[in-house]
Amino acid sequence: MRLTRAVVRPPGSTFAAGLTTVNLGVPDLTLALGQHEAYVRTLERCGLAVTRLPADPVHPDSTFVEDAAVLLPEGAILTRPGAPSREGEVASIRAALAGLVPAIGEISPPGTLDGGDICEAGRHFLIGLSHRTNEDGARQLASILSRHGYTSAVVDIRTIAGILHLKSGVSYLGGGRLLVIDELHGHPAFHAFDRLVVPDGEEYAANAIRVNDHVVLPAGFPRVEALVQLSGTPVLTVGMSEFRKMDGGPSCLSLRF
Ligand code: CIR
Repeated sequence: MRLTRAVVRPPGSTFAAGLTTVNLGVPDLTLALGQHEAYVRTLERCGLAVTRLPADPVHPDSTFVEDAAVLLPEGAILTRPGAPSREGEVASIRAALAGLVPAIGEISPPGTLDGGDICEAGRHFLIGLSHRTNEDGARQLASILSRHGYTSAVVDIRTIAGILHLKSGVSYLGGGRLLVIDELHGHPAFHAFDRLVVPDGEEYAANAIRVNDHVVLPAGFPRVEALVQLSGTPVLTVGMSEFRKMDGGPSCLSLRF
């Protein structure tokens, strides 16, 4: 699908107080802001018009805008993030998207769902069941998708160590290709795809985004970069060290549509 727009939000002054499961130290806000700016320029280079929302220091994780909505060509589905500290992020994403795309659905209690668990693969969606996205949220999303003619499959990642969201472990690269970590590559939901298995030690780079003619990868993962290039799509890389400290990767920092 040809993308034309993205919505982003820079990290705010409270960024370092956000949620994290990794032990990589405290993020440097100045460096994070520089990386965010370079990320935006990369999306622009891929042809996207980028809407920059103001920083929201009330919500330390609000730079990870991907989790608050799922975008389809038909419009936006507002989510209900699974971490209580992130629930309040949805209102401003709803308002920001209102001028850009129609709202076509939302996840309601007791459902919870983070956009990071939703992997679009053309007319088919992979829905991660995680510690953020529950069965009710997954069911609600599957039903909205099906009303719009999309199929979906659920992938339970609750027992896979080291990944927060489904897209921490798998990304759709277009053309029937998935970039996937070894622990997940045999999952039945992935059988119909060509799978590029992430080499040992480079798992963080499983979170990649296909943006029109390029795949955007985190910088510093040369074996994944080579694998993706060889599979036929040029790669652009972005420095993500400060976002990685807070469990974020390239997909989390934008809503693309
Ligand atoms: C969180 O734990 O919610 C944030 N610190 C990281 C969210 C990353 N989002 C994503 O992968 N879509």
